[in-house]
Amino acid sequence: MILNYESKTIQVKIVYYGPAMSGKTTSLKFLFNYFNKEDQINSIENTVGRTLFFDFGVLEFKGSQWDLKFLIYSATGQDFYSSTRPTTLRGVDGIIFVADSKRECLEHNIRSWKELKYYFGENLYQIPIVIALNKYDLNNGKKIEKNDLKHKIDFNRFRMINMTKTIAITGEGILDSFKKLIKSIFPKIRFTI
Ligand SMILES: Nc1nc2c(ncn2[C@@H]2O[C@H](COP(=O)(O)OP(=O)(O)O)[C@@H](O)[C@H]2O)c(=O)[nH]1
Ligand SMILES: [Mg+2]
Repeated sequence: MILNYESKTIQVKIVYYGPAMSGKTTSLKFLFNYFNKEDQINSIENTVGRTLFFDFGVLEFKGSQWDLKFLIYSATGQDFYSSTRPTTLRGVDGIIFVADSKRECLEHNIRSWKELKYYFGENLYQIPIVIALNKYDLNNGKKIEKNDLKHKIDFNRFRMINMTKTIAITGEGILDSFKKLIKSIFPKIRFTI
């Protein structure tokens, strides 16, 4: 978090993290679209529309005294050992972990989560996190329930953690998870977005 006393701006870094194809780019696009800022997203995609490195965009909100500037990234675990990963995660103020809620994706999700844990170590427990169980619309096959994940990730050791169900393609739960995260980052501020 960077506080600029001259311009009275608080700069916050948020990363949408999770396994490949879980819905990070879709979630981020919905969020920016909601604030009419879709043209603000910079994506580096390959030819089949998969995010190659990351998506990045800035959302700004004017406050009565201070302005809030959110730098928002998406990052995939798959290329964790490539040089882009640590740079994207450095100095993060909050993470939205986008999991694929399909039962068969449980191991993928856990692997991605472990990469996050590997990167931050014990510090991970201090970072505000919202886990988005995405693709909740897909009801063919069994779903991952909140408790399935809680058991695997030391849920109770986190200071500020939430879990929500999301459907990024329709936007269900996306704004809610974003609000939950900023509420965790700024427990004392009242937001009206
Ligand atoms: N059914 C369904 N499909 C989704 C949902 N979110 C994303 N997708 C699809 O999953 C695929 C991967 O999404 P994308 O956002 O590119 O994943 P990323 O790799 O995490 O950035 C795309 O085809 C999306 O349309 C969802 O909530 N429900
Ligand atoms: Mg992507």
